[in-house]
Order: sequence, then structure tokens, then C-alpha cells
Amino acid sequence: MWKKKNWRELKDKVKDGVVDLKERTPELTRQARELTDKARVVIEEGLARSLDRTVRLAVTGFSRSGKTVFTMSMVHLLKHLREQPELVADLGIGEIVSVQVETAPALDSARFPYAQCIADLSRNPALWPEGTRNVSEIRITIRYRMLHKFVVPVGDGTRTLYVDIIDYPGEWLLDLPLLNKSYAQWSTQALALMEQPRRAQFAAKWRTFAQAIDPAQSAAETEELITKGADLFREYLKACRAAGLQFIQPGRFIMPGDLEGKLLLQFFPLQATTSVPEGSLIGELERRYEGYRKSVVGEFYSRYFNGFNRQVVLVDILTVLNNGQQTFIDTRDALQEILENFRYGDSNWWSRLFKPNIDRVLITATKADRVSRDQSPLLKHFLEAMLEDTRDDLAAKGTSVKVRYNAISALCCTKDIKCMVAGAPTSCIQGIPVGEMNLVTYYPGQVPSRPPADDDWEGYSFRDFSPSPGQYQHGELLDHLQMHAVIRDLIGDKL
Ligand SMILES: Nc1nc2c(ncn2[C@@H]2O[C@H](COP(=O)(O)OP(=O)(O)OP(=O)(O)O)[C@@H](O)[C@H]2O)c(=O)[nH]1
Ligand SMILES: [Mg+2]
Repeated sequence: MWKKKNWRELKDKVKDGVVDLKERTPELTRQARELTDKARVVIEEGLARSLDRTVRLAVTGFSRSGKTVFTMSMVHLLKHLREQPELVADLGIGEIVSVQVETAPALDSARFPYAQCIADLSRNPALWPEGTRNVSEIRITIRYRMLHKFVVPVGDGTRTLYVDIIDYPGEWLLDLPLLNKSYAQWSTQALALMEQPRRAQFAAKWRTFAQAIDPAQSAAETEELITKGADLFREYLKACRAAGLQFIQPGRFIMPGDLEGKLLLQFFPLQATTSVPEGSLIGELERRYEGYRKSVVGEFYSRYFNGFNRQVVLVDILTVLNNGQQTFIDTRDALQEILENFRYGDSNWWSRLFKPNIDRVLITATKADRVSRDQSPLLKHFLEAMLEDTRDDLAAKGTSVKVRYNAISALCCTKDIKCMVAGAPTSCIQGIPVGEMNLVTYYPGQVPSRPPADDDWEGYSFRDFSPSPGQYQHGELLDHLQMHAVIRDLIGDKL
């Protein structure tokens, strides 16, 4: 950017004949235009925020819950708003002037790979997006005119709404609660978790290792010991993940992003038996944990997780049911812990500009197309029952927080079909299971409307499906379930 000094130097050079202003004119014009464009964007964004026309959406969900597919679907449906007149009418918009899918709001952050997701989907066979390994952002800018029945519009009546979405590896979500935990608190919780029946088997090696070390021993020459402990702890977390458990902290131990092999990821939980002496092993572990908490977790969350005003919580209920009761308890507890760490409540004019709160939360069961459409209400009821404590907590946090439940499919891979099961006409589904080539028709079983009783957890096996091959090659709209309701709930009131 040009500073006063640059202009002064240029003026002197022109005066001395060193620079021919005519030659420099195109470059100067370009720079002036760039500055004007930047100023316009800053003013427009500020205005949009003060007028409450910015949606910054927190897409909250564990690994494989469906965040990337949800983001792709949301971007796609907003990008093609004009082709969905019933949604436009529902939103009360008179006319869509333009919809732009823009580079990330912050210039130095990666852009969400929307085009790649659509290209993969258009292949034959179609591919799901890969698991997310790093953070990316996307902004959709919608310019529109309202239906003005009684009000005379200002100017040509064009308004702008910004929708910002951030995608990230689900594993990192569980680092959020670490922000409020000391090393001692985290160690106590991590060690208690290891005693749960499902986890104890995976933790055996690490525990044998931990029993043989003295937390008070000198930290000098313990590098090898710390590396070994951290590796064993990582192995334990990976085994938990492979078994479908979700309460996995620290998240970067299993999804390191660009921290692979860094010293910041070399620590493990330990409890002090006596007071911690200077220069002890446990003191060193605490120092590293604090480094991770502040410079990795703190940085990430202050950069990306501030300023949300809307939240969607995605839960893959069907996979939870497949994995059984321990996974259910684990997922529920992990979700509750995470939701405690977002900011909820009223957003007045001032807080909207500087410190927004989340005033709407949509809790959704994802991948509802893995069962027949008539089972969507059951998924919703299950989710309500699973998170009933959370709903009460949210209600206590801010009277104006609106919490809704829903069951969606961001991208439908099946269709409903009636078939005879045990002599009776039954709602079945038809689709291509992941890893297979041909369509199958099958009865997926019944989703319970509440978490089952202790001895009723076995026997669920809801299958995964692939998107229909080549279906989206010619720019067709993505097939979805209830995504219009999601859009209405999350942005409808901001237009
Ligand atoms: N049938 C069906 N499957 C879905 C849908 N959305 C996601 N899936 C499946 O769930 C998998 C995970 O979805 P993603 O969107 O990649 O999950 P994620 O939350 O981004 O996962 P991470 O990037 O690992 O955090 C996909 O590869 C699909 O197999 C859906 O609407 N319907
Ligand atoms: Mg993802």
C-alpha cells in the first residue's frame, strides 16, 4: 500500500523529470482502483454488520458428521438461488440481483474447495469430498431486492447479505474446551476417561508406561521419555477414534495439520502426587500443554471461532446407533462440553459490530437419506432426547437463543421405494452402498425415537451410500432433504 512518503518521493521525481507521469498513470490508476475497491468492501461489510446483514455460521460437528458436504450443499443452494423460486419466495425476496461465491473473507486463509467438491461429485463413479485436513473459508455474497409493498426503497433498493462459512477437521473441535482447562484439570479428566470400559483396553500400554515414571523426576534428559509417552498416548487416542469414540483430546494428536512432528504435540497427561518441584518432568509436560493451549488452540479459535452469530450442530445419529451405547454416551458428553464453550445470547447493535453472540442454533441429524423419508421425524426426536440437557442449558444462557431440531440430508443418495417385508408393504430405500457398483433396495430397520434401554443397543446397521454417478455433470441442483428449511432458519430473518 502507498504511504504519504511514497507520494512525496514520486512528486519530487516528477518535478525533477526522473519519472514520466504519463508512463506511470496506468499503474497509479490500478492502485487507486484497488484502494477504492478495498475501501468499498470495508464500508459495505461494516454497513452489512451494522444493519445486521452478515451471517457467520459456526458449522459444529465431529469428524465424519457431514460438515464438508453440508457446506458444499449450502453454498450450492445459495449460489443457485435464482433457480429455486419457491425458496426465494419463502425468504420474501423480490429479486436476486447477483450471488457471488467469493474468495475467503481473510486474504491469507485457504478457500473452501467448493469447485473441487462439485467436480468430484460429477464423476462416474461420484466421489465424496475427502476428510478435511486443514481449515478453509468461503463467503457467499447475495445481492437482492425485497418485495416492497409499503416501503419506498432507498436508491435502487439493492441490499447485500454476506454468509461466511468455515470448514475444518472435526477432530479440532474438541480442542475448544481445552481453552478453559489447566494442565491438572485436563490430566484428571483424561485419566478418568481411560478407565471407561470401552477405552481401558486401548489405554493398557500407556498406563503400564505411566506407572513406571515419577512425575517429580528431573526434566533434564527426559526428551526420549516424553516422546515415548506422547507416542503411546497418540496411539491410544487413535484406537479410540477407530472404535468410533468422539471424546478425543487434544484433537491435533490425531489430525496434526501443519504441526506434524512438532514439539508442541509432545506431551501427555500426568497427575502430581506431591507438589511439583522446579524443573520436574511434570512441570515440563505442563509447559508444553500450556504452549499447545495458547499458541495452537487459542490462536485457532480467536482467529476463526470468534464472531459467529448462527450455529448449526451436525450429528450423525445413524452411525452413533451403529456403534452402540458407549459411542452414544461419548458423543453426547463431547457435544455438551463443546456447546458450553460458544457465546450465546442477545446481539444488540454494539455487540453485533464487535462481539456477536449466537442467537440461533439449529441441531440437526445428518444423512437422513440412509433411512426412508418417513423416519426423519424419528431422527429428530432421538436427537431432542439425546441433547435435552443441552437445550435447557442453552435456554438458561440467553432468553433470545432460538434452538431448533431437524433431520437433513445435505446430499441425497437414495430414494424411497415401497416393498413387501414379511408380507406387509414397507418403506424401503434404494441406492448404491459405498464400495459397491449396483443399486440395492433394502429395509434399513427402524430408528428409535429415544435412546434405547441398556440391553437394546445391538443390531443397528445403517448403511453408507454413494452419490448417484454422474448425476451432477450438467449443473443440476443437488438433491437434498430439508436444506431449504435450514437456509430459512439460518438466514431468513437477516434478509
Ligand atoms: N447418505 C449421505 N451420506 C452423507 C451425507 N453427508 C455426508 N455423508 C457421508 O459422510 C461422510 C463424511 O462427510 P463429510 O462432510 O466429509 O464429514 P466432515 O464432518 O467434513 O468430516 P471431517 O472432514 O473428517 O471432519 C461422507 O464421505 C459421506 O459418506 C448425506 O447427506 N447423505
Ligand atoms: Mg470435512
